[in-house]
Amino acid sequence: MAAPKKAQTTSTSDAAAGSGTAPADVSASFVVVANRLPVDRVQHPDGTVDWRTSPGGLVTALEPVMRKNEGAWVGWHGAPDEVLDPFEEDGITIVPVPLSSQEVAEYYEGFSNATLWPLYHDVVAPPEFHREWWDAYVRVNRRFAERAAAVSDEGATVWVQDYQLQLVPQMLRTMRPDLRIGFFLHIPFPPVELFQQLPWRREITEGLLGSDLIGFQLPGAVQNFTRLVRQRVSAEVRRDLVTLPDGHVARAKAYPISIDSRGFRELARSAPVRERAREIRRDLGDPEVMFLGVDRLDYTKGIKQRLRAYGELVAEGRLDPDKVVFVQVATPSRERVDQYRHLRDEIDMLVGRINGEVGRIGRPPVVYLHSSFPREEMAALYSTADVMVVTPLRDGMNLVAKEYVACHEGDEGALVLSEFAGAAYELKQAYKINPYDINDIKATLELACRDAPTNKARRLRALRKQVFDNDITRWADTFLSDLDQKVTG
Ligand code: GDG
Repeated sequence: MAAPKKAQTTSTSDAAAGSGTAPADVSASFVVVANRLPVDRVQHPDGTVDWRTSPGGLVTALEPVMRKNEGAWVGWHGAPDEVLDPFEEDGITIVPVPLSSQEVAEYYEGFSNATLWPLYHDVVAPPEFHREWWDAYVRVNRRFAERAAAVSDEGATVWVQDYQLQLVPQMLRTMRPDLRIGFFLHIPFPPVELFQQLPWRREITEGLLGSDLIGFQLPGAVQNFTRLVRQRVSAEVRRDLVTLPDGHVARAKAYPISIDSRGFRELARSAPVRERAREIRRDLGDPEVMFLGVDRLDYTKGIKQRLRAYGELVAEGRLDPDKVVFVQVATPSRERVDQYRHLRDEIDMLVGRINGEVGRIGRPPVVYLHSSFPREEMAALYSTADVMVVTPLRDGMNLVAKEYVACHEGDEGALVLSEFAGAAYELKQAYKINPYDINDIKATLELACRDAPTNKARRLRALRKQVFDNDITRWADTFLSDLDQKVTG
């Protein structure tokens, strides 16, 4: 593997003109293809640019595989209208894929986040269907597939990630039948009755079936997918194996994703994070109970529902505003998509109403933070919060629930978790709620505060065992070893 050390900007406009080929000196036997690269740009005061690996779970899990196998990561670097040469960062060859501003609007904000995202999350917001968004999705998927084809060694393993790139497996298999192709969907796969609204349902299904192994978060998603294939594709389906007319066999299986559990625990145990946790508690006025919500600001996460439930409990005197506080971190997300802008306004208003009606000087019942924080701050919040509140209307997994369990030591925490989060499938001892039932959320928030310490301790211990026995490394190893095994129909 050979790649230039520094990122080079070769053009600042007309990114879409990128040919899809990568320089001949990049070749890898393990290739990850994802919408975003695992690096963030750092701009120095003297104008020079550096890149730093972003500390996401996926990168952590794949780093050892990357190093052992001369790995490359194909993805967009986050800035439109800019073409960058491949470069090496922390032992990973980074292969940037250019996107024009219009493609960001149509492929990313449009088809990925205003069509597929709501459609795959139980249409909790209405999906929009636009033919020009679809055209951009096809064009950009082809560019990603071409880049991956250009940097993959003979017989390499390629792992494609998520809903933005569902056409890549089939495109890549046509270009490079020698490759072993895996795909993992991080979000739910909807029931056929919803999926079939999509005008391009056939193309997406066939795109996925180009994979040798299609990974979903839960067995329910595998069932939705195989049922769809049975109904709409001329293929033979036997249990989780789909055999296409040309003899290609695709396997569908569930791999619930997890986190770097030990990494989070170590961070939470570090002296600065412990000190910061104490400081947060003091700054909040040493409440008896601190509730915590941490989410991207997204309408699937049920932020309004949980705040409404909490606000009612305080207004009805079932929770004492002198003794409790709800800290809600909502990380800015997809702010150019209309539905996200509306949601932000709605939450601003709801928080304002709760604080205005039941707050007192120096004691707002809701502390709302619309910004993103370093991992250390997240670990400090998780380790000190008494009740973690995770209430999505639909969620592929929800890593926040697992991060709380990994960071929160001792016997006194509680996890309130929606039945509609993938995490509920594994975290069975959480306090479960139906996020559509405000009374259920209210009763469960109260129970999580007041339950007997022995019950809380027993639940937390069981959750901890689950999260430490099944971490992200195990997830990646299981997927990759299954992908390695050739299956025949
Ligand atoms: C998708 C699926 C699936 C959030 N704010 C900050 C911050 N975060 C981190 C959390 C967590 C991650 O972002 C969010 O992960 P989730 O799983 O909760 O949700 P999505 O972003 O919707 O992820 C989901 C996941 O993919 C993986 O497959 O579980 O179902 O929707 O790690 O900690 N991190 C930092 N500052 C913040 O302000 N540092």
